Amino acid sequence: ASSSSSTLLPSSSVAAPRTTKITVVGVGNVGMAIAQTILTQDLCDALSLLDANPDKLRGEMLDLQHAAAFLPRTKILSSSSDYSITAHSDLCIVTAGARQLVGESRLNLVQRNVEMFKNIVPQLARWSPDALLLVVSNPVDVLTYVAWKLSGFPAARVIGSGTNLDSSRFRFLLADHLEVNAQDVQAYMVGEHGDSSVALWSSITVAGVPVLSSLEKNQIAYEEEALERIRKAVVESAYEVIRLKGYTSWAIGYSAASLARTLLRDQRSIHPVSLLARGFYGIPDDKEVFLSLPAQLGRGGVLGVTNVHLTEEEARCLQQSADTLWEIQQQLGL
Ligand code: 6V0
Repeated sequence: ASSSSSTLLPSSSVAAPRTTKITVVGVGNVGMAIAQTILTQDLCDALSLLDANPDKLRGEMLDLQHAAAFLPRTKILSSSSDYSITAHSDLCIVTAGARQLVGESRLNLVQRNVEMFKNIVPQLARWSPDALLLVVSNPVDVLTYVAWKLSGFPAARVIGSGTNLDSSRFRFLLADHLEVNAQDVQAYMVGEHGDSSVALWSSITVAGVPVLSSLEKNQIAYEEEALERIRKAVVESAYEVIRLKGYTSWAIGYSAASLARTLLRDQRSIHPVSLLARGFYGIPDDKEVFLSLPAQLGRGGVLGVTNVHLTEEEARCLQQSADTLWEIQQQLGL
């Protein structure tokens, strides 16, 4: 009150409003794309940023703060090691990740990221015991499981960004093929984020009309080749972006921000995200793996899993991914 008293007339005291706070750990390409989308979309009142590289972190924080005159008012904090700045976060988003070294095995990379998560996740859980955790770092399904174990949180509050991004790439490519707006296309990719994600063909609707069954009804042979080309393009598109610009950032930024909005504003919309998938679609109860399934999300985290139709082949692919993830997890020594 003292600093504003010189320019503003004091008003009668009012209770401080409830604020929304988001933490982003890792301010690399992905963390910054998420942070800037969150700011422009006015999703929180306070944003805390953490990164192991103090100069990069402070530079990024200042650069964002200098945009204050053009953005909704958001308090931005940063620290390279003091997790107390994250206290009382509603949502913690983890994007910190080691990069694969030349000749390094995938398992070795996973193990290095697990060691990193051992530093990050317990501290987030300690300072924000009621927060939602959103994991973006890769391999996202394994690391979401790791975050769940290290946080001690109920599974409903630990989510991986999973195939939310793959599904948006899928919707873009379908919309392009069908020459419609991507927002009118509903379509899900599920399972493991990346190479072995599964396209649910029967889930595709345009403006509520199921695409495959309406083609069948009108006896139009659907172009299986075109569909397969689109699925392959979804999987390959991340590699293409990385080959061309070195990393991916904008789409994952929007994808994570859309999850943040649904979660924090209790929108109860359906997103395919990585969640504890045991017991669903034939994945055995004793396999504690995280895989993406279309889920209803809200302020409590995962509120439910949609009962979508899977063909036998689609269910088999999911179960195979569950086996692979389970085997990797056995070797992590958590
Ligand atoms: P980047 O640009 O190398 O950024 C990683 C950041 O993490 C760097 O700024 C590091 O300093 C920081 N960091 C490292 N260790 C720690 C630590 N212990 N604590 C805090 N910060 C730390 O990588 P980029 O931003 O491009 O990618 C980040 C992660 O996101 C990687 O694992 C990617 O594979 C993953 N992505 C996941 C996607 C998804 O859909 N789930 C999409 C794109 C990328």
